[in-house]
Amino acid sequence: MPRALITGITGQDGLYLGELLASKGYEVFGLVRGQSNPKVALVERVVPSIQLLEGDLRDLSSLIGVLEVAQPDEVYNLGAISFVGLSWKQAELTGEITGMGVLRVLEALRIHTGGDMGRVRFYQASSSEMFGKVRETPQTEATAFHPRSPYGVAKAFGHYMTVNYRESYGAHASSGILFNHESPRRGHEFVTRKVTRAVARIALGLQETVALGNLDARRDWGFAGDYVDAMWRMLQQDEPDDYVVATGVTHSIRDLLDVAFARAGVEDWSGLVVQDPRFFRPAEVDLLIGDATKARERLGWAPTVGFTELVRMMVDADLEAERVAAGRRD
Ligand code: GDR
Repeated sequence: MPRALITGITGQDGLYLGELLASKGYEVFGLVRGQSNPKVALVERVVPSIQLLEGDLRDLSSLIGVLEVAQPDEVYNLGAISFVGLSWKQAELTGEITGMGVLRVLEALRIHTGGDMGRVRFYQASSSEMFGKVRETPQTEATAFHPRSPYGVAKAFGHYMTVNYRESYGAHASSGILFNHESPRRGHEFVTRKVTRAVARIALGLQETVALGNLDARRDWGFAGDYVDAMWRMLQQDEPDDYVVATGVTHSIRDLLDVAFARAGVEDWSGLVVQDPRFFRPAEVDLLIGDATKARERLGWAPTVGFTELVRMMVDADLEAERVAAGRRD
């Protein structure tokens, strides 16, 4: 039975990846900071066979201890402060966890394997936010980085560390440059879920408007369930490498609003959306669109859910969840 350790197990991707690996017969271990984390119950419901281990990406010796218990064949480093907007307000902490956390996991692996790093495969959750102010469209593995947030800078550090451990120590370390990926499990602070939840609540008469920032930003949005499959495929390759994972299609926040409101039966949303300076960012990433040709050719990976289907899936799930919650309140 192969063994896998996932950091960030309580996040959207941790849940999908845990489910995927358990379905493939893996023994799955998840890193948690403490059992009192309110999301632990959700993880245990979604992946009943999960074994949770306590550790912290800020604490090297805790990571070494976790590796000794889990004895993993594969390590997926998904743990991070992942909300870009927060990263300006907590820039140092973002650097500490999203950036330095990667180095600590790699160092823990180097120590744990006695320098024979190739025997444990490592996945780093890199991000399209590293491209930032893009120099070419679409973005590939060869596109230069120009991160535009403390989060993007920290992710670039983690990405280069991953490459560096591959080149310095022969680590089987791969980096997935994942573009935005969403699902009904997405946190409410990210724009897709913020919109689909608000649309559901507006349609049910529970809320009047939704306050957003820049409506003209464009993102390449895919389905998180598809993207964790790409992570797993990367670690099944003989050689470690870097891969862009994206749909190749870009949409604006306005397109997101069009599809989401239409799904709930609202054709004109102009009076329902207010723009609020609090949600604008000090520096914006205007346009992201990824070219996943390498992942398609080498990993045999392709997205199965398009933008419209994804947004409808999320609106439907939020309508259902809000109806259930409203029923409970009555
Ligand atoms: P992003 O995702 O920053 O791309 O990072 P997010 O959904 O937060 O923002 C996408 C775009 O929407 C604009 N926007 C708003 N965003 C939020 N959150 N809230 C708003 O009210 C709002 N109004 C407009 C933003 O300005 C931005 O342009 C995500 C995260 O999951 C990262 O962890 C991951 O690495 C990247 O995707 C790939």
